[in-house]
Amino acid sequence: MTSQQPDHLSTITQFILERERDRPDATGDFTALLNAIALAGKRISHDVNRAGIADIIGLTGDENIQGEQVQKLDLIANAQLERALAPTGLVCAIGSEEEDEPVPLEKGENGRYVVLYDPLDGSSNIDVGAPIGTIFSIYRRKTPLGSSTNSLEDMLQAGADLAASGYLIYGSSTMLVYTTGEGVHLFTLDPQIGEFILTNSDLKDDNGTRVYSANEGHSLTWDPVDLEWVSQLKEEGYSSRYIGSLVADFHRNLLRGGIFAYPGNNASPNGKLRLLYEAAPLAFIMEQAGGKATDGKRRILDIKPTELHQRTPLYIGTASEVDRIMSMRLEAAATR
Ligand code: AHM
Ligand code: MG
Repeated sequence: MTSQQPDHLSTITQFILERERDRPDATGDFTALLNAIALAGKRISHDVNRAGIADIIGLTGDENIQGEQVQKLDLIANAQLERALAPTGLVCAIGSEEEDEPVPLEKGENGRYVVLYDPLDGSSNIDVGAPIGTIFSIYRRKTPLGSSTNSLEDMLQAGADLAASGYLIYGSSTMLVYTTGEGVHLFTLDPQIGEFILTNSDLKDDNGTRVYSANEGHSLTWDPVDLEWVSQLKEEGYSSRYIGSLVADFHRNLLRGGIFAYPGNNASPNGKLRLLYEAAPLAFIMEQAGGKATDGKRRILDIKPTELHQRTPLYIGTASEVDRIMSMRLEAAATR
């Protein structure tokens, strides 16, 4: 990782306000939106930290639209985000891993944005105290203001049109990372004063580390080219690191270098991860940090979604590593 170490103390609010001040067209909307997400993040972080003692660990007994077991904390995190975003009046609707359809927000008819999120990514790790996270995407609304619109149209936008994206990681410390397309910035929550403090601005992916992150337990179902790729990496002495929380695996690779892969297979050609609130927001961050993200054929940010909960294979990380698997996959596809 390379980054600029801040020479002065700055909270996330001060940092965003300063950057907005430099832009004559800035409305202050992003300050309000990111503040709302940071507020929800603090609440979720508090809930996650107390999970073991507050009887909020465990399953609700329901499944989400994707057939996955819903954890109590998934729903708590989902509600915290909605409660923080609704009062801003800036968001006409939210899309969430935990909601079947777009949810219009109260006071949001004139909201100029839609926000999509995975409220608690890696939630199977909740009970074991491993890092989990929240991933978010912010798109500008395309449908006219004031109308009661079909927000799905506002949500089915390519990642290249993202206005901002980011994630929170609830680990040994709570961190917030975001981009608006002008670099990637990292803040750490100081729990004593309840503020996110700037720790690194303009993060750049470290392309020196030879690490891959993939669930090799699934490798017998993989395409032969993915198997061959991982064999090559092993022969070259790469290390493997896989937590099973996308946010945590991504965050480590962003700071230390490496590539994360969740390929498709015959049974699930599009893999497991969701385009709109997992792959695209992280791809925006990775590209801003100098890395790349692909589904094996094309740039993640160029994919125009057709469904809210659309899945995609994902290879994301250091540019040269993504180039390697992408050219292996394209070559294999050409000879089939
Ligand atoms: P979730 O959003 O329901 O938590 O599922 C996504 C998670 C990712 O965080 C992680 O990369 C992946 O699922 C792990 O899946 P697997 O257990 O198949 O390796
Ligand atoms: Mg997830």
